[in-house]
Amino acid sequence: MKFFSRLTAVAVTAGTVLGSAGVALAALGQPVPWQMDLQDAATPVMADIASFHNFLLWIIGAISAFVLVLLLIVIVRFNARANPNPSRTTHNTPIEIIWTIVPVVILAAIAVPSFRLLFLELDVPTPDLTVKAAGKQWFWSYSYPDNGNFEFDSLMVADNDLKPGQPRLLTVDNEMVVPVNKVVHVLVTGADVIHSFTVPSFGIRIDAIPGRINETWFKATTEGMFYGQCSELCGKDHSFMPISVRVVSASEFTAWVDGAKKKYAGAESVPPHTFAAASPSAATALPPQ
Ligand SMILES: [Cu+2]
Repeated sequence: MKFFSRLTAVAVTAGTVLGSAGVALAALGQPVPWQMDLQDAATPVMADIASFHNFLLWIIGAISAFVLVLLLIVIVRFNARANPNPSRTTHNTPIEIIWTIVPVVILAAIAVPSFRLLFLELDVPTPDLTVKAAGKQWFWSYSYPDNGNFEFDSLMVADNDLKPGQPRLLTVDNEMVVPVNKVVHVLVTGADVIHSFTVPSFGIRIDAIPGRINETWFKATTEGMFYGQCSELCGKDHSFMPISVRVVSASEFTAWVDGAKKKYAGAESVPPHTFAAASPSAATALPPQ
């Protein structure tokens, strides 16, 4: 009886978890509970990454299944009981040629789309606008050099201050805003230590290194909110410097730039190492040290 009540409890829990995952699946640009696959693509680059990933899964699956079948044949047909007098064969030229050639062909089949994808990611097309992202302990600063050169800081919103629908640990006070269907050139640097600018649904990840400017690009084809996180272990609040990108229409972007120019005019950038002082509310979100 006890067993059955436990079983029911497990089933109910699993149902609740799966049900909530189903609801959360509607969200684009952020992870969902029990997610098994990559986040949905919001850029052509991420779509290519996802299809390359699936292509590799088929190859990996086929190789694993092939090796498993060989192992099973060996276990069943060539164990000491079934095969008491083993063959003394040590060489077989045709088989050796095959097991050299076939992996080379597989690797070549992987290399061609892999290099094509790498060039797509690294070869920045003519940009429509440039955004500079600077990683700091522990927040991001964004500046728009070809849109008035204003700069602002983007700090995580504390759990208590979240509005309904805002994801925990991913929501920020000031999002990076970009227009839809435009090539955005992102210049990335670090102000203190190495951080990493990562937005999974855009398929971008690039290190933010002090004293050096790295570049990446994306062209978001869907409007909405897209979230990422610093992906280089950068200190105690590494988990609390999310990246939020809001993709809007061209006219909304122009309106936002006009507002931002005024809002952030002469705004003092928060100096590094002052996370708590800069945002008292954000400090309350941190777990006890
Ligand atoms: Cu960081």
